[in-house]
Amino acid sequence: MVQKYSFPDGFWWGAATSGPQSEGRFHKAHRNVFDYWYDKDPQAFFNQVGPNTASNFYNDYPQDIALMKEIGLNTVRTSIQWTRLIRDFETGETDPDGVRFYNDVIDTFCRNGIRPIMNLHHFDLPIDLYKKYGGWESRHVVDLFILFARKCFELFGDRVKNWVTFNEPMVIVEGEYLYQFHYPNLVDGKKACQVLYNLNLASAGAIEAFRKTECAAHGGRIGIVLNLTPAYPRSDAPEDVQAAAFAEDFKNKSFLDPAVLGRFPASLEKILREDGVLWQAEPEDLAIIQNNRVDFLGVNYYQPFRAKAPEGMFDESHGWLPEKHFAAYEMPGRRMNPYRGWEIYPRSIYDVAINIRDNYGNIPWYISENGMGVEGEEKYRNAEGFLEDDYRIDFFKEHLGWLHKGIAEGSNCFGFHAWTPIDCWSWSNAYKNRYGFIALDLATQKKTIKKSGYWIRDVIKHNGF
Ligand code: BGP
Repeated sequence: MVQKYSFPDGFWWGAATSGPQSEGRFHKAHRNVFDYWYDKDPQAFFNQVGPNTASNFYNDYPQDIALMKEIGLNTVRTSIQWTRLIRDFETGETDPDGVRFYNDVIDTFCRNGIRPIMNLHHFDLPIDLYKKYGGWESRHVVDLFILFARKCFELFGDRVKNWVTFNEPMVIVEGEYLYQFHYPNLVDGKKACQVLYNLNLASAGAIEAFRKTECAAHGGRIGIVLNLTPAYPRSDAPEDVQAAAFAEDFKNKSFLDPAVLGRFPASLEKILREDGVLWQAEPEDLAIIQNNRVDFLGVNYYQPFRAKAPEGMFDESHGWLPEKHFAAYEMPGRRMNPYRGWEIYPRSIYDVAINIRDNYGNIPWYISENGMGVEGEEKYRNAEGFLEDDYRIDFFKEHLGWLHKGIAEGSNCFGFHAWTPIDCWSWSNAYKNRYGFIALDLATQKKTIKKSGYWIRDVIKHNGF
């Protein structure tokens, strides 16, 4: 068969997961916000399944990594849990078992020929830092995060050459402070803006710390992973175009611009200032953000955002919200993933590629997550018990086709990571929707390769399909 899509040499083919979604809580010294939320209110989680065992990566990592090797992945991203590695958040004193665990995990990845990409924060704020300081609302927490980051670089920077400061910081803003899907489930637009700012500062501060390390001096790189949801207007009417422009500023550029260009979009600052919700900044912050831009960018792409002009008067009862300036538009005929409720629109990957090429200096970037969560996958097992997830293969083929076009037109993309290697725990959706190349039987913790796992192995072998 003739290969239609070939990817650049050295392309990262892999998958991403995170500490809190895969490890389980075994031997952790502290609780993160999700651990705490689950202990407090298990009803808030699908089938009341929490993060206690997750996919048992804490105990199973040698076998799990062997499976990842079997399907050919050359790179895998996971995250270091602040609540596992650090015993004392204020001094940065480490937890011996946490250090042992991450050392072993990293060594096992390396021994299996898989490059580990280590992320420092995947929504897993220590609950104690929320209770004591208000979490990301506080600059002290920003400093504590930088201390934690420094510990990670010192401990693991000899083997980990690719670091990520944050996964989807915008989701923290939206989940914790606007749309109530992460603990503490607040609706507070002003705090949301301050948190958005503090997260940018924390990322730049961690990058600053990284640049002083041996790892950076020897070619190590650091980036950020952002969930980009390209905003498309409902129509060419100026009100719709303006609504989409604000959505783009608030949802995407609010992290993309500081990370890559070293500054916030002036149009965003202007509107937030007029609305009286602009963040508090210290004079020295600007230089930190400006001088500590990322070496590379990870883009998690799942869905676009379709915007229309808000209808009627803005309801002030919850204070300021970004919806003062846009409303979500449900485009008739859009293709949906019904399990997750997300639109499927593969072309956006191409639009992202061209946007990065033209507006962000063509910085090196990769797709750090893309995938399709499906409920009730067990019904797709054939008579031999083999899980035939052809819908997932088709989903990836379409997205990779558009990515390939972007690369062919000069976008500097160096890899593609699926979400996720092995079915993992998905926040309040728990194990409802499965995303993995490898299936997890929750009752037995047995892990088996799906059809998509063998498919990706073939793609990796041929560096295309
Ligand atoms: C991204 C997160 C992941 C993962 C994925 C799938 O936003 O970075 O942590 O969970 O989405 O989404 P979900 O688990 O909500 O279905």
